[in-house]
Amino acid sequence: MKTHSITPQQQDKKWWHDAVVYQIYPRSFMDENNDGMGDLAGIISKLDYLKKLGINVIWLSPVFKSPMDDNGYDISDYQAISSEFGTLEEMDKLIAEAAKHNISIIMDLVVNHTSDEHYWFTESKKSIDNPYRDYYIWRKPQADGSAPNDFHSYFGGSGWEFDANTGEYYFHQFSKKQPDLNWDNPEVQKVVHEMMNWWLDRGIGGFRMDVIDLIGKEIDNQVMSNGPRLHPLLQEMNKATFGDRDVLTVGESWSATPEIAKLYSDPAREELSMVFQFEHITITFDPVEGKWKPRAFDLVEFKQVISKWQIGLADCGWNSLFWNNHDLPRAVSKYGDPGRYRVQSAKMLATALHFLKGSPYIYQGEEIGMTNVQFDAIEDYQDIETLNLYKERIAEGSSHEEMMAGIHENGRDNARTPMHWNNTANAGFSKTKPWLKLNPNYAEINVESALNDPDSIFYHYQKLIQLRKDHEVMVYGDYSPLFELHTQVFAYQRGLGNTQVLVINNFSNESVQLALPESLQGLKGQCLSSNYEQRTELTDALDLAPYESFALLLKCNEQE
Ligand code: TEU
Ligand code: CA
Repeated sequence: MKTHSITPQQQDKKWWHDAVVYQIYPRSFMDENNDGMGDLAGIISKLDYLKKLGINVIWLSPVFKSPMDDNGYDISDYQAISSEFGTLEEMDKLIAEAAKHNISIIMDLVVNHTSDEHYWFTESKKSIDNPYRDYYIWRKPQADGSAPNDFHSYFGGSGWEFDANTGEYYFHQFSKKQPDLNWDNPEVQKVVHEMMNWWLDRGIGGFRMDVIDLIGKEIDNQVMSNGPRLHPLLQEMNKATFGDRDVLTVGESWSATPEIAKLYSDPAREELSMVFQFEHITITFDPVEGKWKPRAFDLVEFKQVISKWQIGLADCGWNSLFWNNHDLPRAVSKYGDPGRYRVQSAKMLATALHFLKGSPYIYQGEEIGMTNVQFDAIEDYQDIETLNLYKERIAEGSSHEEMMAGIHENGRDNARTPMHWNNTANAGFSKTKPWLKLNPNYAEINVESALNDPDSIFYHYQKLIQLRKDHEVMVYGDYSPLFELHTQVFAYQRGLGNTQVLVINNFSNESVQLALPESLQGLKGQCLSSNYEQRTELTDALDLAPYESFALLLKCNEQE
């Protein structure tokens, strides 16, 4: 078997290379003051749990002052905490308490747009010549009074909202209560940099950057993502804020390709640590109708995407690794089996992802195998994107059943039902009715039962996180795909020096017989991870159980 020459020394080692990040959606994590809304005090109360899991970074979805039109991704004051979540003192306490648990907090930087209730916008809309006018993107109507162009909002309808007071339209990529900032304006860059440094000085460990690929947009040239100014803006931001601090920065970029991801994450370019790319997610979105008309998951296509990204960023830049987040469906429902093989498939998905090269992100509840939810009434859903697109698509002729099928599979509220802590009322999330209905299966899927079961998904994640700390091959080993055309098995190797790890995942609910190539037959090794019986030896073929997944640490002899 080929040994590998890449050594960690050739990688400029960073603390976040072996970090595992846990994303908290604060309104759904833990409600300490029993008002039905998760809060900062609730997060502080669960730091011991997160330490036990072994994560060392928390990505905190927005907790800033906001009218909550988009659950906090519409910020009206970047330097104040929404009263629903607590106070700035409690935020400082969370940063300090997390540090005592050796956990750093990265904040969600939402600066493609603000809330329309932000002071900058309420000033900007006062008059054409207001000093804040050019903080946002205003354009005159067309001769017939219609919108400047036919740009659509991601949340339905036109991307332009008319302001009668000044007779102009403002641009909003998302809801009309989320006006886009004008990043061509040096004043905007300056005030955002100042705000970022204000948070860095409070001791946060970095930023997740919301739709950062959009801040270089050129409206008049119809350029939305990856505009020519994007990377210069990020290099200026790096220099003006986090560049000389040892922090983690991850940019959300739905439009990224591996080549673009290298522009963001090549350390020599001094931009970001890494990006969230979504190619492995959007392969199940309909090219026209998007996620509301889901396409079947195709494992071969998925493997091609994963290999493209693993190989594409092998020697330059860095991958993030994730199945889900607050915008995406629950991993075990989307890619595994939420029924009979829920535990096995959740563990398989965890192993398949965590042995890849990059920084893994765990979304709250993923570590206990929480599933999608299936509310029958659209009124039970809360997400602005879901509600707006339901209305828009029904008006365009989709049926209720068609839209509910898309919402059940890909709607964002799947990830936002309250966290399951135990099997008491409201899953132990709150002593009062939560802001969003619970998933009814909290009685059997919850943290308390997971902690009491040594064979639970939780302990599988805990072990994977520890393995990343113990085995440098997981962090720096190079990636080579195996069985690339197999329609049920996702397998690959990681290699560093004379150490090899073989990772085999049966993505199907059937038993699979996998004939092994000569090069693998008869190899023995240490079983690092398994969701069935431990395997320590490879024969000429493997009989894989449904969703069976294992990782074998192989020592190659030197002279090979
Ligand atoms: O999401 C960006 C975004 O484009 C997604 O909302 C995507 O459109 C959809 O969810 C998947 O089809 C970021 C935040 O993660 C999201 O929560 C915010 O709603 C959005 O930006 C606006 O800030
Ligand atoms: Ca609360």
